[in-house]
Amino acid sequence: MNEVMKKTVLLWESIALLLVVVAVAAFFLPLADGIFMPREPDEIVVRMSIKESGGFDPEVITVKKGQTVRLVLISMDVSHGFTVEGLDIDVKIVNPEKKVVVEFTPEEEGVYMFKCTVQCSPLHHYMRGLFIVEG
Ligand SMILES: [Cu+2]
Repeated sequence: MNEVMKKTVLLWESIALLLVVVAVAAFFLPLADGIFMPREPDEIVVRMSIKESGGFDPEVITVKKGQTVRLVLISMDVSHGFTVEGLDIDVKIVNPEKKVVVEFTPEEEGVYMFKCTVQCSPLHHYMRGLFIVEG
């Protein structure tokens, strides 16, 4: 092989190697999500309203330990509050027509209770639900 051919072969080998590296990286990159790159918080919309059947939609919120969650709290009628007992989530007031967004990263697995903290109506004490942190 002369010099030109050697260089041409080397060039094509380099391109082939590069393609292999890109293919392998493209395969493994999704697995690295959350390790090398910050993940977007999981967004959960929570609607609150006066009802005999709980008053929260959803009534069960399930999140993953270590994964930041963005709670979007919306009141469908009057002012409500939102607190999760045992966790660092305590929104004093959520007024109708004005959503409140809180971000939280659960560090402990467990089942917690959340409830309304504003005396919103005679059905106020029905306003509760479960906040589950899975491992
Ligand atoms: Cu209430």
